[in-house]
Amino acid sequence: MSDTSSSDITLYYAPRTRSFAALWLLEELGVPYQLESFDFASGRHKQADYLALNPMGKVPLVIEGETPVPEIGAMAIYFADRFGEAGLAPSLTSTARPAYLRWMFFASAIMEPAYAQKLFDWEASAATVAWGSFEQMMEVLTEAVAKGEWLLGDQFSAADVAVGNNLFFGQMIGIIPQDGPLGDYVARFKARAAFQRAEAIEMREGERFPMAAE
Ligand SMILES: N[C@@H](CCC(=O)N[C@@H](CS)C(=O)NCC(=O)O)C(=O)O
Repeated sequence: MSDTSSSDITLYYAPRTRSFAALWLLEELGVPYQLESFDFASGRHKQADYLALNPMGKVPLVIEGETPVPEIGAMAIYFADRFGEAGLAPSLTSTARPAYLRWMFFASAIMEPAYAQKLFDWEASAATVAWGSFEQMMEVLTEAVAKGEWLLGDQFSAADVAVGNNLFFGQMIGIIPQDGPLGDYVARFKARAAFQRAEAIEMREGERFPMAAE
C-alpha cells in the first residue's frame, strides 16, 4: 500500500450517474483533484486496468496516489476523515459519530435497495429484508430531516452528501417528493456553494457526453 500522506486524487466520473456524490463530496472538502470523465459507451469502466481498481466496474471511483477508493460510502467516510479540517466528519470520540455512521450505512444499505424495490416492484417481507420497505425508509428519513437543518443537527457532514445524493437522484426519477420535509432538505443542500459547483461540472460534462439517442 502506498502512503497517502501527500494527496494526489483522481475521480473517475461519468455524467448522469451516482458519480455525482463523489464530485459533490470533493467539492465540499475543497481538495484538489483531477477529473477523469467518460461516457459509459466508451466502456472505460470495463477495461482491465479499471477492473483491477474496482472489480465492480462501476463509477464513481476515486484513486488517491495508487490507492483505489471505490464505493460512495467508503469514499465519504475515508476522505471526510482524511481531510478532517473540512469539518465533514465528527471525530472518532464524538457522540455524533454513531449517528454519522448510521446515516452513511442508511444511504447504501437501506435507501439503495429500498429504491430498487420501489422501482422494480419487488414483493418482500419488511420484517425479513434488511432495508424494511420503501415506505418505512421514507418515514424514518422524513422524520429525521424534519428535526434539524442537517442529519446531525447543525453540523453538515459527509453523511448529508451520501443520503442527499440519493434524494437528489430520487427526485429526478420521481420517487422522492419535491415538497414537505424531504423537499425542504433537498432545497437546503442544493443551495450550498459546493453542490452548485458540482452541479455546474455535471452539466458541463453532460454536454460533453450527451445522452445517446434512443
Ligand atoms: N455501490 C456503488 C454504486 C455505483 C453504481 O451503481 N454506479 C453505476 C452508475 S449510477 C454504474 O457505474 N453502472 C455501470 C455498470 O455497472 O456497468 C457505489 O456506492 O459507488
